[in-house]
Amino acid sequence: MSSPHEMAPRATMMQTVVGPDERLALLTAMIRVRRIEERIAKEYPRGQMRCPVHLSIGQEAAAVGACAVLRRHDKITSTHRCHAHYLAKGGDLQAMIAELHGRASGCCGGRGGSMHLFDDDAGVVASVPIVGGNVPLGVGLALAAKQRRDGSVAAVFFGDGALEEGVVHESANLAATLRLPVVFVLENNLYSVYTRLEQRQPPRSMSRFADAHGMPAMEIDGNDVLSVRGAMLHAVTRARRGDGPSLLVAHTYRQLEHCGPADDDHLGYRPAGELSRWAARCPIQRLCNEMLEHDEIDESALDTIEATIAREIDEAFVAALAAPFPAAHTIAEAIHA
Ligand SMILES: Cc1ncc(C[n+]2csc(CCOP(=O)(O)OP(=O)(O)O)c2C)c(N)n1
Ligand SMILES: [Mg+2]
Repeated sequence: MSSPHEMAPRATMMQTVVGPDERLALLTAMIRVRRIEERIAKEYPRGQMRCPVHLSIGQEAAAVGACAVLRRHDKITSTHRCHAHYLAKGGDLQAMIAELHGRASGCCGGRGGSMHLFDDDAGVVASVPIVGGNVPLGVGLALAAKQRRDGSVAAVFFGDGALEEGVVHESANLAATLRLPVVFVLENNLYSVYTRLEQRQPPRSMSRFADAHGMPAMEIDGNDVLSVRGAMLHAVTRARRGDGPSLLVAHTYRQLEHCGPADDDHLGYRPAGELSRWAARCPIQRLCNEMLEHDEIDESALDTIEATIAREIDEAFVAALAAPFPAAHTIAEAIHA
């Protein structure tokens, strides 16, 4: 590790016992998110997706591990980098791919693009590209859940850059004061666009943020889906019990450029060797190797998973490209609404 931020001293091992069926489900979900984003990256240069795309290749374990313990009626809010969260929570793939293509069948009617994914049925309430902007929305959802006494929880995904936004602290303060059922899931990928963490924050553990608001924090290896799931289970159980919010700090790494489909290592803002070191800690390869070693999966089962996912992705792209664009008057109505 080259940085004190990459894995803070309070990092916690939070793995709990997970049976083979659930491990397979976690692996499949991560592969699915990865293949969908790889396909977006491959198709993007063709110019059919006219919105910015922020891919989370390398960060799949945080989304999949956290959403694995959420129920369908639990809510999440996400950021500009929302594909993995949306998919892991059960958001509809066809509506997502259509949205990226600006089509009327997209989840925002083709008017939002990649940074505004939502799916009410799946509990993906909002994705907000204003950094930190989704955090108070998640706290509001937790307040609603508490007032309705419906037993649901809210999970808020945000990045290390959002920790520098005042509204995130105001949100945490309110959530802690009202003991709201919310889990703050901070994905520390070390960068806000091109600016590294050390240039933006003092050398302290990010979990100190939780100390300031009197809530518990867990720092975890965000590339270990089982650790993320274990920590999230702990936090969600606590929230459902009425014991209030928690913070999870998942240390992970963005492998591609901040915005767009390409590799950007040549730009020189990452220290030499950092990208390859993190790529070697691929969350998918890690669980897959473990399952292969324990004979929980074999190559032919992996081939079947890949084929099923590939078919689903093909269908989503074919459907998106065949779908109509929104009528001009619906766009004007949305703007003037
Ligand atoms: C309030 C605000 N400030 C700046 C921006 C420009 N911006 C977009 S994404 C981003 C980086 C955010 O970093 P982080 O929260 O760590 O998320 P990551 O991109 O690493 O997933 C910035 C600064 C913005 N969208 N909103
Ligand atoms: Mg970041």
